[in-house]
Amino acid sequence: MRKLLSAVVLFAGVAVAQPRIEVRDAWVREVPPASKMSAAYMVIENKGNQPDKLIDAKNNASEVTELHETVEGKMRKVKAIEVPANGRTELKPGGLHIMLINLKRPLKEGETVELVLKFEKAGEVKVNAPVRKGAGGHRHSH
Ligand SMILES: [Cu+2]
Repeated sequence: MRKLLSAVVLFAGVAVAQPRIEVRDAWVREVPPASKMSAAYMVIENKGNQPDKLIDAKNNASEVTELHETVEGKMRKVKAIEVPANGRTELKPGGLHIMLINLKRPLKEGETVELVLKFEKAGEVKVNAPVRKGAGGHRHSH
């Protein structure tokens, strides 16, 4: 126990050069009841002086969670989403997003999806994302 404690103190000592991740404006797209997929969007801010990466995500509304990007109208899986030091990365329709695959229940406006984002350095960050109707015009093709 004492060994563990001193390790924690040591770690806190080097925490000066760490990313500081804050997530805001998170939302999940409302989908028709027949749809088995949706996506989550948000702004990830890094107020620290070290870059970080989103490397994994989980959520309580779908069986599978993937990190995706849309390039020329087509989605593909990405291994990580970079967040620069003292910078921000925007996940938005038509760009980077978190894909919710095999929904366990239909997503209706007014509900909340709990997401757990895993960052390479900052660790896990929990986010509550309200379900909203997407701004029209963005087709999500698979
Ligand atoms: Cu996608």
